[in-house]
Amino acid sequence: MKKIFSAFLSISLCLTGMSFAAVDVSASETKPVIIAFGDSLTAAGVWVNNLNIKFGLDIINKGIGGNNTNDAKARFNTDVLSKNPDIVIICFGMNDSAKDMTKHVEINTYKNNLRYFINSLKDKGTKVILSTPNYIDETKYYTRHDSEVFASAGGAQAYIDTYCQVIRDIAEEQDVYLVDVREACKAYTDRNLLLTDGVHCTNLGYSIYSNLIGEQLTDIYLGDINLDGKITSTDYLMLKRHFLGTYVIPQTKITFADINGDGSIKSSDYLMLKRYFLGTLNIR
Ligand SMILES: [Ca+2]
Ligand SMILES: [Ca+2]
Repeated sequence: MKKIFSAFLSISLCLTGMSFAAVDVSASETKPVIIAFGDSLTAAGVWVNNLNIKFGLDIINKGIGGNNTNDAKARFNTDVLSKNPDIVIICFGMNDSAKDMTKHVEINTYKNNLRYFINSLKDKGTKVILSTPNYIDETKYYTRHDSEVFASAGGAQAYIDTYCQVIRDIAEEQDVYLVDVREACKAYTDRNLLLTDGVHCTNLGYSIYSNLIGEQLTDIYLGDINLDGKITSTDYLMLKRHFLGTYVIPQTKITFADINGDGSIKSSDYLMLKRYFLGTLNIR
């Protein structure tokens, strides 16, 4: 409430100030530092590129094939923390759960590694999005993995599921964003459409990641049209001027200005942002 009141105060001052018309809203457009931190499913780059194109972002791809969370921990400071990110998207688990391989990371260590990433990022005020990995095709998976090692766990799919459940539990425990790609895969009866070698994805498979993460980014930046991490009078002016036809919000940012999510910018969006500043509407 305090936040909303101070935002109201700032817009009130702006509305009564002489410099109102002089504010160059286009100069305020920024690109947040977003890092995709993961294994080969991230390194492939498809979902990262999809998001960069859709939202006009420069998401830094810090995916490395074959990485488990122990490998990731060793490069976490260099690849992630040192870049002072606004948002980090974390997707590990496919290698950690490879029970028959040297890359296998025991589930409690995996859990603590995720906690370590999240706590370190939260300390810096960085937002975290956790993603579960996609479904696998067991038949193809067993051409490279020893099926007998997974037998006592009910198969590789079930074993990987236990790691995915850790991601869901940690997201709730740590109150960070969750993107459940694995759950979304269930909607596809023909998983061959999603997978190439039983683990890695087709473009359709990777689009599940980009669509779900895109929804999360939209939620995070709704109303924050210049993506500077806060909703201020500048965002309000951008929307108002777009509505009045004196400024054009870039197509890649329209989704952040479409406050009611109906697919277009109308007076209702401008009025909703106005009500947000007046403290009578919570838009997130
Ligand atoms: Ca803003
Ligand atoms: Ca709208």
